[in-house]
This record gives sequence, C-alpha cells and structure tokens, in this order.
Amino acid sequence: MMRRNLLALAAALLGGACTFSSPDAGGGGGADDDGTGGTGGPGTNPADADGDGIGAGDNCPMVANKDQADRDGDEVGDACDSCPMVENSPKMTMGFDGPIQRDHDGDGRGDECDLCPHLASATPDADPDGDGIGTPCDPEPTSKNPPAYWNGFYDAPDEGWQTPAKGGSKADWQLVRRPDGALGWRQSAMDVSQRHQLLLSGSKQEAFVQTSMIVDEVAGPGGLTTLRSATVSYGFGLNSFGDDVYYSCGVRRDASSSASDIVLAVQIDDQNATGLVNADSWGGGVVGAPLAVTARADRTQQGESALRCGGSDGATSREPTLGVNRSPAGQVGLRVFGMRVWFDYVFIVEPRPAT
Ligand SMILES: [Ca+2]
Ligand SMILES: [Ca+2]
Ligand SMILES: [Ca+2]
Ligand SMILES: [Ca+2]
Repeated sequence: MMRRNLLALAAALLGGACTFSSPDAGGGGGADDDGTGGTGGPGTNPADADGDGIGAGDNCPMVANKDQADRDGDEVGDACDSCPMVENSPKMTMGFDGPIQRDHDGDGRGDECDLCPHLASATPDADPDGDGIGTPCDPEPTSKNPPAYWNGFYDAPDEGWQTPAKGGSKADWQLVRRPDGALGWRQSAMDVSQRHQLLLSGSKQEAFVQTSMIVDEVAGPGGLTTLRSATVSYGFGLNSFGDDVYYSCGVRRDASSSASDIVLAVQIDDQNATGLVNADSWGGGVVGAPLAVTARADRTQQGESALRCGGSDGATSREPTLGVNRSPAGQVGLRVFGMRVWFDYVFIVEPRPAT
C-alpha cells in the first residue's frame, strides 16, 4: 500500500489529472488527449489542453475549470486540488519534472488534509474526537491528542533529526528513490560494530509511532553480535551512567541461525538490557518486503510503562508486549544494526498519560 504512493502520483500525472502537476505545467504531452471528443480537434490550442478557454496560467491545465476557483489560494484550482480547502502548494520532488502536490498513500487526499497520510482509504477517515488524526491511525480515537508528527521522507533528514553520539553519522541516512518510484530514507552503512540511529528533536511523554520499512540487505555473521535489526526507537534518554537507554521495536534476524522475529526490547547503547526482551518468531520474509511497524509506550503508573510492538507484512502480524519499570518518556527515532534498510515514512502521535 505504501509503495504505491508515488506510483499512483505518476499514474495520475501520466493519466492527465492535474492534481500533481505544476499549475503552469502546460500541456505536457496531453495537448490533444482530453478524450471528451469535440473539444480536442486538430485546431486545439496546445496551451489549452483541457479546452476550457484558459491558456497559459490555467490553475488546472488538465481539468476544464473555466471559473478558476481556488478557495485556499494555493494556486491550484479546486477542480484539481488534492486539498481544496487546505493550502498545499506543489513542491519539487525527486523523480518529478515539476512541483507536485504530495499524496503519500495515493488515495487522492493530499498529505496536508489526509487524516492518515500513510494509510490509503477510499473515503475520508472518521475523526470522532476532532483532533485531526483519523481513527485508523489514532491510538486514542475518542480522546483528543496533540497534533501528529508526519514525515513522508520526500526530502533528506532536516535539522529536526540528529544522530546520538554513539549512533553513527547523519550522512548514513540518505534520500533514496526505489525502482517503483517510492521515496524514503535508507540507512546504508553495513556496520556490525555499532548501531546507526536517527532521533527526532523533542521528547514525548508517551509514544505511538508508525513506519514502514524494507530491509534490502542483512550483514553476515561476525561483529559485536550476530543479531541484525531494524527498529523504531522510542523513550530514548540517558541513564545515570550516561548510557543511551531506549525501547526498540521492529524486525530482527540472527545472522548465524537465520531465525527472525518481531522484537521488542529495552536497549542500553547497542545491547539488549538483560531480561527486558520479548521476541515473537517471524516466519515471513525479512528482505525485500514492506513491513509495517507500530511501536507504542503508555504510562501505567509513575515510572512504569506498557510497551507494544506490532509488525505486519499484510498477511502475517505479530505483537510482542513488555511491561517495564521505566518511564515511557523520551525521543523517537529509527535504528539499524547490521542491515541496509529503507524507511518509507514516520507518523507519530503522543497519547495522553492517564491521570
Ligand atoms: Ca487550491
Ligand atoms: Ca493521501
Ligand atoms: Ca490516507
Ligand atoms: Ca485521538
């Protein structure tokens, strides 16, 4: 579903919809293909591909909209705007000749007005608590949450993302376009001596984090440990000894036994904390297939957390859980050890601590 995102954009673009094209994109090869018959004759003005009488500067060059209505004033006409009531100006995006309105899941609603921008839905998502987070991606669908953090990974990691001192270099995380056109961040260092971790600025009291990843390659045996993993990190902070402590949720593979699992663990620097690991055997493939991950940490009482880790490839799902004597608060991020992994997006909601 997630990998169809930019393909869908490309299909829409090639199919003649103007939703994702620049307002001044002109005919762009569709000058005589409006397909309506009668207006597309040989004498049609190539600057007026949709035959609505507006030439250069048409705010929907491929959809007839003589009135040029543009209620949100983003210079994309209502008739072809993926968010007609929310400003979402087209942006330059890798793989496209001109600026596009971004619609990550390709469901026709632009990211800025899609209540679950990573989950395609045929109809607008329900939102009973009115917090702007759709029910399919709302950890608390009837309780208002703070605004979600959404990043569709269309651009390289910005200044809001850093690597911890013991977590490799930010340069390890690059914007990569897959053969199917999907954009995301790939951690490319095949390192079996340390983790490579990216953290988002700011601390969450509790965390609900969704991502989708594709493992491209797994390092062979050797190194600090035989365990290779790609995870969401959350609850990141320092302990009293100055070590990095955090929760990890994602996929893990043992390079020696080739056993795989969906793993949930408390980690200290690069290692699992003794006894604070729950792994659920994963028979599905690890390399080459999208794996959707949902990591969650809720406070149960002062200084204690209930952790959950969902992994799903669409056919199989696992959800190990763990109760820990540690606060759920901390930073959220992505983490890779001994793998080359591509991440599609991150969507973060802060659940409200029970009072
Ligand atoms: Ca508009
Ligand atoms: Ca969408
Ligand atoms: Ca959606
Ligand atoms: Ca909510």
